[in-house]
Amino acid sequence: MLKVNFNDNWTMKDLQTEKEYHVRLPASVMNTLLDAHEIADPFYRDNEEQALEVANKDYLFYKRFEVDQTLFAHEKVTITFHGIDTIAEITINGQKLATTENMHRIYEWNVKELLVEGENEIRVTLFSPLKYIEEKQRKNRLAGVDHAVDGYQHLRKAHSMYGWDWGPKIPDLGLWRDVELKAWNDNRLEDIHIHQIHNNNQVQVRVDVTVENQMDSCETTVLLKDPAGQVVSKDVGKDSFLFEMDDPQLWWPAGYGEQSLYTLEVSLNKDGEQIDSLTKSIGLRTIEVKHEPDEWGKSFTFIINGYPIFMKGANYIPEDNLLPRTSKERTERLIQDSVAANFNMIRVWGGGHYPEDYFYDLCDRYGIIVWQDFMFACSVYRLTEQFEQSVRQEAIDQVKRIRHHACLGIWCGNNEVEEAMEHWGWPKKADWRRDYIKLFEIILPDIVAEYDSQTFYWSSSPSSGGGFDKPRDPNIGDVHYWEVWHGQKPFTDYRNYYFRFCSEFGFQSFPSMKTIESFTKPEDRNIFSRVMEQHQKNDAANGMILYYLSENFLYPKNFDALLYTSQLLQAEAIKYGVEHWRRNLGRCMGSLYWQLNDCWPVASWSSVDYYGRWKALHYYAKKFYDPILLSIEEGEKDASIYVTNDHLEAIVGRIEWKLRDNQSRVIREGWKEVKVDGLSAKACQYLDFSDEINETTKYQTYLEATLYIDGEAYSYTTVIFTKPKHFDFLNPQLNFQVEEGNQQFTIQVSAKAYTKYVEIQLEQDAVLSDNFFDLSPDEPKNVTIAKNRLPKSVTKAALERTLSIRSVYHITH
Ligand code: BMA
Repeated sequence: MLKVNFNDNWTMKDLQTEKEYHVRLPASVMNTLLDAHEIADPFYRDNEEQALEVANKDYLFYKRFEVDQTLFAHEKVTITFHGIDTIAEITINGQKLATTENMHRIYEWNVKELLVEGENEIRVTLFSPLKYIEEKQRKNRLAGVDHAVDGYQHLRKAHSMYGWDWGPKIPDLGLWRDVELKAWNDNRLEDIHIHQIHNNNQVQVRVDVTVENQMDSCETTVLLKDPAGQVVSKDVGKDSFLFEMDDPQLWWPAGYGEQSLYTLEVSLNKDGEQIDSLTKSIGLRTIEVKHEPDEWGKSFTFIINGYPIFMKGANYIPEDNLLPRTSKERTERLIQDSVAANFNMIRVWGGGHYPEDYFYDLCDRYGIIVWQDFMFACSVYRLTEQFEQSVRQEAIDQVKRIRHHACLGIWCGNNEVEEAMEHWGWPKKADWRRDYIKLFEIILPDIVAEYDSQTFYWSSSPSSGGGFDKPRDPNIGDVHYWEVWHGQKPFTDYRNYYFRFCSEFGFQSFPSMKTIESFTKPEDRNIFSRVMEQHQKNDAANGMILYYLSENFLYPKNFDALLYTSQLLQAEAIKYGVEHWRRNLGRCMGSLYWQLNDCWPVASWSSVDYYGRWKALHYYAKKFYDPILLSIEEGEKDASIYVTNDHLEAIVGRIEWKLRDNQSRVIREGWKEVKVDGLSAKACQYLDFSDEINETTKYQTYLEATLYIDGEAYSYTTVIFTKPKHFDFLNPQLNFQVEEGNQQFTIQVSAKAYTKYVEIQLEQDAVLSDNFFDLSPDEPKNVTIAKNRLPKSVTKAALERTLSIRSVYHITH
């Protein structure tokens, strides 16, 4: 098999201006025009508005290439487009090859007949995705969300490119993934399907190989290598191979063990010569979803290698609106940040696109289980013959591409379509509902059963199992819970629910000042300015943030303090929900907050912003997702101290608690030795403070608790018994000292009075070991920054000079 990378030397032509640009794939129209300074950065101020004009036109991508005799001599020559965005006509040497209309498909065509030896030309004309949906929607109006360009659901293109309640309307066009030319004679490896059969400590790996035009002279060799690269087994045969291993190294999600990856090398030989080969990396594990009746309703529990494991993570959206700007490095940082925040799951939300292979490779390597939605979200879809055929093939392409990954935990039909059709006030049209059932409850599960029978299929998120049967039931299946935020309920409302698996809930905040500076002029820096509103896609959200602010904090002294306070609100809200659900481990088995990342600089529900900067929420996630969680459920005058232990083994420790006043004088204190079994949560200590907390003291009293494990302070937390806006915080007179070590800087922060949400701000972008933490006067805090996350030029003196610290007290001072 001869493979030629076909990404180089393309030309993009604007068919209106006739201007041409030299490009390398993957490439998009918008990104090319931006690089050529033809358009201004669409992420800056209100420049987004020009994007629709760009997307209203047609463009041509073409390439001239030589086909030499060696290539031409092969019997078969194909071209593979790993991603065409989206409506295209492709010709080779003036003859039509194909038309496309699905960005999520992998297209392969035979091109031998169209090629000539010598110079050839391929032309891909990309047609405006706006005109197409406008016409379709005019003919057949379908329900959907109103923050995207009307009619978006008619085209198999990432919905969020048309705008979302966190995303700009930049429906770019392009060749968004690699293109390859392949040439071979008669035979090649057509398909590899790997199955795992686990039985106690024994694993059988079955490899089914499909060879195109299988012949007697063809032989396949399959090599299985262990994680160290040693060959464990080798087999030569035709189409089915079975490897048995005793006590193999299992693959575990992050926090539970190694991410051991075996390698399968498949080579196809003909007459003793290798003619094709393929390598796949696999992890030996079982992932099941237990959805069974129990005392509360019906469970939704991921069972991994036999253990019921609480899933912790967030929802993932496309990383950039301009797709060619994404990269493995950026994704790797996001995955590292997820692991750093103690995630073990990421949900790939259905309104974007199916991520790159490297996304899944990284999740395999870092131990992040992927909840994979098919790309359908918040809309009605009609199964015309053409649409049905297109989505069928899309699903087959994607299932076959992704199924072997150790990280793949679940296939899910769509995001919120079942719930929307039932509860969002859309007309309950019979043909809409029939097509829904056909697509999400027949076609897609059948495809998963045929091509990836080992992975669990769930028809929609949220759902109680399908058929429009109470998709919002809090006690069955998964739930998206938005009453806190969209429904304006207080944070405490989370405590009224014991969802079996909360796959979405969220709270917005503004990104940091640095991020806002990237898209504003100084005069824009007011949250109601035109530019700031352009970067806030949820119409009601600024009002919502201010409402929750009024409920919880004092009115901030300036714009920067408002940004900071919005992040505190977000962090507190999500923490409130997660800690509650983790205290109810067993009944609730998963928490995925909305949303992990951003696709441009914007006010949104993300915990990591477009530039990779951690918001307060991400630092909070690191703590509220810690495998050993110390949490306090406070009442008006009482509190319960809990420990949640996600490890498989029991832990023993000691909880020390102190009830203190705002000058941190100890009012009452105590301690308790605790033992918490593996995979369980325990109410370790109930404390009644009705003697200490009254109408006067409640504004000045806080409870702190420290969990010691093996004599070391493992975690520290505090709660107050009133809203922060009413607590009498004293000036903490924050102080810091910087120490330099070989690998890291350590910043020791101390306070003269109790304070909350201490934020260390650096000039440089860096991830700190902790931030937005609480401090008591006698307990200074050491925060470290790894030197490899800072520019080399940063010195101790520079840090001391430029570092600043603030806390809750500074919202108003
Ligand atoms: C959820 C998601 C998204 C949306 C988010 C915030 O329902 O599925 O569609 O961005 O809410 O509103």
